[in-house]
Amino acid sequence: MPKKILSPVSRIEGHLSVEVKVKEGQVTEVRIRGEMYRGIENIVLGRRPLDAIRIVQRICGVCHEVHGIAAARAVAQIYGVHPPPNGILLMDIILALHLTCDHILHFYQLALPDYVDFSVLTSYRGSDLLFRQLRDWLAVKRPFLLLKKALGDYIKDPKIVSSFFAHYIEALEMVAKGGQGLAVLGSKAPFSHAVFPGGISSDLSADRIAKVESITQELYRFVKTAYLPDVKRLARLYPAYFRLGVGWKNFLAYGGFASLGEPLFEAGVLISGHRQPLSAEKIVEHVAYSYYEGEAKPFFEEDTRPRPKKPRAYSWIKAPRYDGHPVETGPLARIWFSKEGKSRFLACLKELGYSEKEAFSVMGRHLARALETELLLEFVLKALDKLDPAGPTITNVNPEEPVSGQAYALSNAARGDLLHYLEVDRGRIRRYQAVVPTTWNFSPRDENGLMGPAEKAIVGTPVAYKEGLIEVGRVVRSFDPCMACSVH
Ligand code: NFE
Ligand code: MG
Repeated sequence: MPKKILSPVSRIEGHLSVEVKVKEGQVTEVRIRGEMYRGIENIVLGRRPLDAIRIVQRICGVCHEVHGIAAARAVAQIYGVHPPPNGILLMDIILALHLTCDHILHFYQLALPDYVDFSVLTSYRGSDLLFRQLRDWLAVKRPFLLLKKALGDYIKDPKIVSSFFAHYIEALEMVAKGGQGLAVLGSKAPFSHAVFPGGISSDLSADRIAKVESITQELYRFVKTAYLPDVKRLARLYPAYFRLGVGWKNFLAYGGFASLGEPLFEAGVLISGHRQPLSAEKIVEHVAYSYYEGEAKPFFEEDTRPRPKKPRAYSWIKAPRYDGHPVETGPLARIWFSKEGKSRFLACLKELGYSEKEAFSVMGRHLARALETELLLEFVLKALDKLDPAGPTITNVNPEEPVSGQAYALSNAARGDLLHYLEVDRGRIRRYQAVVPTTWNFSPRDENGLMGPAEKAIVGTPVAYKEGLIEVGRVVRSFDPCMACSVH
């Protein structure tokens, strides 16, 4: 059977290759290879817990706030410190604002070029102002990936392309604005250095809160008038993608954004259609097909070492399993466990002529991500209102205190939910484990031979174009993978 390889996969973070076997125009077998090793969990060994927050934050430049916040939440338990109300709110606000920018960037800059042939704008002779502006922009900037002639079932109608492209440009401005908001609250962006176990070290003022509120309003307007309508428009143009990229239909979500009382997302696990309560002890990382020496163990006992030439292995990504099951994490899983989110999601599916059955799909993931962005911005607006500009933002800890203990935090990231675990012995880190969204979604087979969620979603995908694996790329990007995170 002929093998086809998509490598390197562009418009994602890091080094990923997808190898498929195709029979009668459909993928019958797949291997997802994470092609690099990072080892940041090892770098923090022997260091102080507070240093871990800054170091593990560097796991990724895309989700630049999420690892610092997850680490701070775990380290807080080691010190037994509780942030003041402002600190708890600020951590959620920073996380939510970051997630929204990440989602907007994912849709316009990473996913949309899978469907839209922007190069048609360069040759179109339309006379209206928007066309001319966009054509001139392309002529000056010449973004290579956008101008590559696209062969395949791309949108080529210049009217539709130009409206998507106008939002493509606006999305970049929105992400930059969101970054300003993050910097106002967290001292800088990317990589806030104000995140500590006891809260946020930068102080508040009424004008800072007002500045972030006005940025959030702008983002919200963009989501309501561009992002959400554009996702729906794309979904209408590509109905087949409500049946493609289905996967195991298993979900994992840790819950989150509870600083206003009712959590925005609830914790939960969905296995074979049945919802179960979450128990973190059931999270086990397998390495049978990963380049590591060691055995499948729960995250708090994990003891693996890299082994680059391991026979049978094909990926640097480990294979986390929940109670033995491959599970998908991400905005779709989170929205499934959010009362308000799920009702908006189902209403949106209905508006497009679909039902719950089509939720597990490429377009289901894109819709869920856009609706999650709307929910998160509404959350930020409410949370900003609850901040007390005169109140403290942090409870300080003594970094030299010889603390000992073990703790894990269940936190959130744009691509799914995130666990950080650490053990500390007299002020020094003895063990550090992160179990990361893309590790779940892009895992290879486990010791029972079960494929990872994205692998499962790719099997059955049609391959209609000799020149590339367009359809496979669309399934891959619907998960918004980040390889730096996955191999941390
Ligand atoms: Ni590098 Fe990250 C984490 C993943 S999600 S992007 O955690 O996977 O924002
Ligand atoms: Mg890990």
